Amino acid sequence: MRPPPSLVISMLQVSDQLLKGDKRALSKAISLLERGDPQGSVVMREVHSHAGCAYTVGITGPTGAGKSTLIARLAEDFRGKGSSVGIVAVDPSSPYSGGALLGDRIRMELHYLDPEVFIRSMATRGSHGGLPRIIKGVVRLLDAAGKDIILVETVGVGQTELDIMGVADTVVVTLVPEAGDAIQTLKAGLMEIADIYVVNKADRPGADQMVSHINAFLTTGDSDGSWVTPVLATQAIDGQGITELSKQIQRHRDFLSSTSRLEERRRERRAQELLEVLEEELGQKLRERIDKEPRLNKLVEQVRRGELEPYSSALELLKDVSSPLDWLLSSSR
Ligand SMILES: Nc1nc2c(ncn2[C@@H]2O[C@H](COP(=O)(O)OP(=O)(O)OP(=O)(O)O)[C@@H](O)[C@H]2O)c(=O)[nH]1
Ligand SMILES: [Mg+2]
Repeated sequence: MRPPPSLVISMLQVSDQLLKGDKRALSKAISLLERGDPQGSVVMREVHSHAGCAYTVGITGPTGAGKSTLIARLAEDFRGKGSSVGIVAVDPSSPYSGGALLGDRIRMELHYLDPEVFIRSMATRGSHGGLPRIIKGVVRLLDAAGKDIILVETVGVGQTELDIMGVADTVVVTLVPEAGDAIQTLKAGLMEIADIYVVNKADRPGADQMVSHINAFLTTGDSDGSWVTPVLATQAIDGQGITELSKQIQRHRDFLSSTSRLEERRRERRAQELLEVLEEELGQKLRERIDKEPRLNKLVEQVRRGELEPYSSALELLKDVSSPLDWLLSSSR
């Protein structure tokens, strides 16, 4: 459904303000995406051609590893170099508990009054435990608003760890010295998601062992040999190791840019986003259709009771429909 012309005009104003870097317009546009408001499309289309200059860094790792503290320090470092910064913290917990978000806010409060830093927290609610499906859109809005560097914090819990690769140009995996179980994660094959490893809380015992442990995995796991994943020790709490981390992020950026990899990653990401939004929207339409149509409702109920087999029932249903897309999009009779 197209939004009425008057709303389009006001969305054009939002877009205009956003492109000038206005924080309120940026917040408004993100909220439109969060709500799935059709007016969000107007803004996305308007700002599209202005995005593409920002560099996105994903900081992922277990709860409490110090990701927010690292991000606050990195933001300081990038600001010191004159770059503007956008920060998106994805909170896997319920939006109602608020604990983690509040913690992030306090740690990042240093940057709150800086007009060149924009901070937004988002809940993963409703996105099957992965990243919110609009995250790529949010990053693009920050990009269009002129942020040079966008830092995305996610807690590494299975799916999100993989999802972050679809958002960030550089992925920093943050661990702590005592993260024995994290080593299991590495073994489970997730290690290829990291472009840089950080062992934070290096003031605690065991940091050196942890660094060598990870390095040992990497030397056996590094297959193409072109980017050797650095493993750094940091103490985010007092800023130690941040300069080196920032340098390595820049080095990875230079590496990606010097080959065609950066553009390849981004091309892939754009196509992926289109498919994700289509899948989500069509899935929603399908659920609405099932609710409305007694025949489909009955089928679901039979499957639920175990009278019909789910896989073949789904394919049978589609066989009866000559054009599934038209069928899905036509209003139910
Ligand atoms: N000892 C020590 N503590 C640190 C260091 N960096 C961060 N912390 C502390 O670790 C705690 C968690 O830090 P956060 O930055 O909130 O960690 P996080 O990974 O963002 O946590 P979640 O967002 O809840 O997953 C805080 O109490 C920090 O002060 C460090 O280098 N050394
Ligand atoms: Mg945090």
